[in-house]
Amino acid sequence: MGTGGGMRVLIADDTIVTRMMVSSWVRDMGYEPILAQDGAEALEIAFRDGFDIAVIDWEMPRLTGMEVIRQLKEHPRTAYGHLILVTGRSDQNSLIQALDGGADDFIRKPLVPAELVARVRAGARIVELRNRIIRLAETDPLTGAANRRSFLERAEAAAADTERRQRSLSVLLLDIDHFKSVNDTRGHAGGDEALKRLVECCGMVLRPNDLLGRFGGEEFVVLLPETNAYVAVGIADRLRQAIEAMTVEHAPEPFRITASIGVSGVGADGIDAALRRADDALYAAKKAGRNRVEL
Ligand code: GH3
Ligand code: MG
Ligand code: MG
Ligand code: MG
Ligand code: MG
Repeated sequence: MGTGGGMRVLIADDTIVTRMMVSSWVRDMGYEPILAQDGAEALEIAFRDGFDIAVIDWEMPRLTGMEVIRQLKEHPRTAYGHLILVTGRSDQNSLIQALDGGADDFIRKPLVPAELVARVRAGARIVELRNRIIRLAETDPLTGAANRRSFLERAEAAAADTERRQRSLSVLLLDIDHFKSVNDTRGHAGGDEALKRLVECCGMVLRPNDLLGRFGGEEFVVLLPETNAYVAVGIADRLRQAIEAMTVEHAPEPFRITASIGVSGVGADGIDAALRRADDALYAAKKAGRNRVEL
């Protein structure tokens, strides 16, 4: 979704008048119109920038609306967009063909503003629900970090991409030191507060493209794209220092924690192997006295 919770609505039509009309109706709904003048451009924009809802003309030169829909449904990045097909055809067979071909909805020409707006609004309800479900499925409820499953899914995709493009990728495995005694002395609620604060703190140190996941209890993972293992050690140490310096606000008195971090580059042997190396490094950091980074 775009900023402010507004929907991004992709409008693909080879007729400029239609594009402009639909665009102004969509804008009046408070949503963001994105215009494509044919099917090829629609795909290019969709794969690059994403979208929430698409209003797609069936008859377009080069690539028909049905072909666009087929390709959008095939790619994980665009498979869940809500697709509304627009057509001059009014026979029942066309409608069946459209829905079976992956369209989520169907509007007949001539376009009537009230109908288009109602169908886009109905699509927005589905997209909102979808986004909510995805958020729930992918995030750890306590800290808001990615959960283990979604972290691994995204890390594996990033590893495959990195390998193909011959770039670098690193992982960090972070474990809070003596967390048992944090729970024992500050209570379980104090421990929870420390976990939340740690995630906030990591968010301030990491870049937008880095991914932070909660792997288990008080163990976190960080994926660092475009970062080799040596640079990753530097980032890990900035994280370690930021964690050491932060205060966890908790009654009756604020307290501090430290963490140990294991670092590994991700190679051709994949994410699991890199996480095993990071885990060995983490073990070494613990053994060497904690509040340390090891490669
Ligand atoms: P070390 O320095 O060797 O890592 O010591 P540690 O005490 O941190 O290690 P250990 O992994 O043995 O203990 C982790 C503790 O984390 C045990 C468990 O009670 C606590 N824990 C796990 N999940 C949660 C949680 O969601 N909230 C809180 N408050 N505590 C948790
Ligand atoms: Mg057309
Ligand atoms: Mg620990
Ligand atoms: Mg642990
Ligand atoms: Mg271990």
